[in-house]
Amino acid sequence: MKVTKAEFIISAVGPDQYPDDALPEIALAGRSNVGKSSLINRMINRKNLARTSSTPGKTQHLNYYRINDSMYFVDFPGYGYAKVSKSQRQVWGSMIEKYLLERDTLKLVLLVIDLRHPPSKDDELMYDWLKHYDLPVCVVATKADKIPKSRWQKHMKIIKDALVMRPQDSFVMFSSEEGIGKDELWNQIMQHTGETENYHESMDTEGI
Ligand SMILES: Nc1nc2c(ncn2[C@@H]2O[C@H](COP(=O)(O)OP(=O)(O)OP(=O)(O)O)[C@@H](O)[C@H]2O)c(=O)[nH]1
Ligand SMILES: [Mg+2]
Repeated sequence: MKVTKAEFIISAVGPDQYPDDALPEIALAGRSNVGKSSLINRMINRKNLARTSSTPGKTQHLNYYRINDSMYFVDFPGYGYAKVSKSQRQVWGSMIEKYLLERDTLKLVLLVIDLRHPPSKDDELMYDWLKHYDLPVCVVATKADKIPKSRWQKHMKIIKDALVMRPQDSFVMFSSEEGIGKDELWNQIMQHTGETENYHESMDTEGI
């Protein structure tokens, strides 16, 4: 996917602030500091459109990014950050639950997990929750650059087994640092948004 335009739209606290143009939405869920914002930046070739930080728990709202005027990335607040208060946690939970339940334009959830570690209890709960709502999930195992390639398969199996991943859900090995998995993830996304890629264009001109 050639990204020609990527804009931050809104940091939304509730449904009345969500965009109303009915474009397909790809949501990113994952624990705090796992690399959700970095993943967005890598996917759209921008250094810092999605705000990243080494301080976990920074993103508290649903951050909307519009890509090529044809879809949104929706960056969820990270979960599992110990210093977040119980009341904040509850606000988070009800906002996300309402979004997952009611957002008809949601096409796919990217569940972002650190390839280095087994999924946390929160990761497992999140996956079960998404499956409870029958939402398509793509598990994205990020920070793959931090592990030797020879160990990727082993770590992948640990993650898949712990989540009890459904066969219809996909798994992408990823690194925001090195760009690993970027094309594969775009393919997964486009399968769910109904976008057609410009591959035809290059095929058409091939014989000319
Ligand atoms: N080596 C490496 N570091 C990464 C990768 N992705 C993210 N990081 C680093 O991990 C830290 C957290 O990244 P963010 O993208 O801010 O994480 P987040 O999930 O958006 O965090 P919250 O918004 O707090 O939930 C930053 O220091 C990033 O540079 C990756 O693929 N490889
Ligand atoms: Mg973030």
